[in-house]
Amino acid sequence: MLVEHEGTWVGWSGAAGPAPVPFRSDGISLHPVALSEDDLERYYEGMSNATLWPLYHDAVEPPYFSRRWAQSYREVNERFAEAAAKVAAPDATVWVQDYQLQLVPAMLRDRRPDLKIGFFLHIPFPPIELFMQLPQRAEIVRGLLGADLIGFQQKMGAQNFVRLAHHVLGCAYSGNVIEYEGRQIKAAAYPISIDTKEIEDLSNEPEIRARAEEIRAELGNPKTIILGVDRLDYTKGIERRLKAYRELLSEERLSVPETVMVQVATPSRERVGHYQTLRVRVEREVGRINGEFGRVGVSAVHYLHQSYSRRELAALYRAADVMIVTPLRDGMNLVAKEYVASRADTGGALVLSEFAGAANELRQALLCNPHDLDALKDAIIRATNMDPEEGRRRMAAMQRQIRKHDVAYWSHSFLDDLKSVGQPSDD
Ligand code: GDG
Repeated sequence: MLVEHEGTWVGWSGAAGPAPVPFRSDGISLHPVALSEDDLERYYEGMSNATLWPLYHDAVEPPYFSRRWAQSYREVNERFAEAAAKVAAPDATVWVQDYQLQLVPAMLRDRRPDLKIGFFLHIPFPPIELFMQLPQRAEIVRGLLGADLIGFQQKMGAQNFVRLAHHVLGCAYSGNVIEYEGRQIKAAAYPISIDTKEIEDLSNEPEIRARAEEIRAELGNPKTIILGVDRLDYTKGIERRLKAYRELLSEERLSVPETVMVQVATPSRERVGHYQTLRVRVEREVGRINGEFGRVGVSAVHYLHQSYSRRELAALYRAADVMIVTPLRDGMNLVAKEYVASRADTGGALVLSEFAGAANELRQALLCNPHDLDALKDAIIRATNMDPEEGRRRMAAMQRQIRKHDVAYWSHSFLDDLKSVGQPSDD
């Protein structure tokens, strides 16, 4: 998308300390912004990932509120706004991404009123009742209203925001258009997606198919491989799914070694307290399952706290008979879409939480409420015993959806709408 538009990327390199000098790579200009160790702790791990992330995900873990973190969030947002204001050409379009930068739209508009500003939130936008807990609630709403177009994963998030702008700032609105300081701001849903074709092609490569067979053999050629792939995050419902699996084994509705579970849990936000305690809980549960149901040389669950290459992930998707995606709340969940795209053979079955944004599009998955353990267990059993013809029909229908609604469709629909917002309509 940046290449297509000859765009410039302004972002953080991922390492604390001075920013690398701007450089070009693959036809894109990159302008790194520096974050110090303090910023990392207060802005990134603190306000972004211990306040906003849990609050926006239904407070499934309690959010922490800190004035110091909020101050750091302000300062870092200023830094990004300053950097973008410097590099943007006259009348350029700037697309600000995600919850770490919600103050940037207004800060940028102050500096550069000539710009067209879009904002996209990758995570859910919470209901008013929850958002109102945030001490910086009015500041964040004002920050976002600096944009011309605010994109959300789901309609519900957009509606929550429109009502909130009215509730907190008294903004008038009509449908999804908010009036603020003499401007009209649109809030709408743009469900994100994947590069479907790229993943389909990757998973069809002979080398990936061979690797998938090899993985099956390494796991002892079980009848059913159940797979989970997530960042190790408490929103992803990893504990629910392990518990469901343990109960199914204990009730002998599933058995080892006919069934094997593989859980990839990519390391994430490891210095944040919530994540450290989650890791302890998940690893305890994995130990318990293997202790009770494993045998020498046979694990009931293979737990992999590691990052994998995209190719290895594609092979894992291709090898898995049942994919379990059970977030308690998730903006979209790309893993669910990647699994569907990887099954060009139309094999496999997807168990998907109703609380993932992806559930609105992947209607032919086995949808379930992960809080309802019995329903989750039934969905796993249904997936395990799925009639192959029915499985193929479901998979093909989901593939049609994501072929049309891929990531290019997402970015084009957002940017096309951004072009036309604020312009007088034809009628
Ligand atoms: C946020 C929102 C929204 C995972 N492990 C490895 C690896 N991954 C890749 C997956 C997938 C991505 O990371 C994870 O995306 P998700 O969408 O599942 O989840 P979040 O990280 O929480 O993303 C989410 C998303 O933003 C986009 O808007 O869908 O709701 O929370 O692509 O494949 N990739 C590699 N190795 C791994 O070990 N290479």
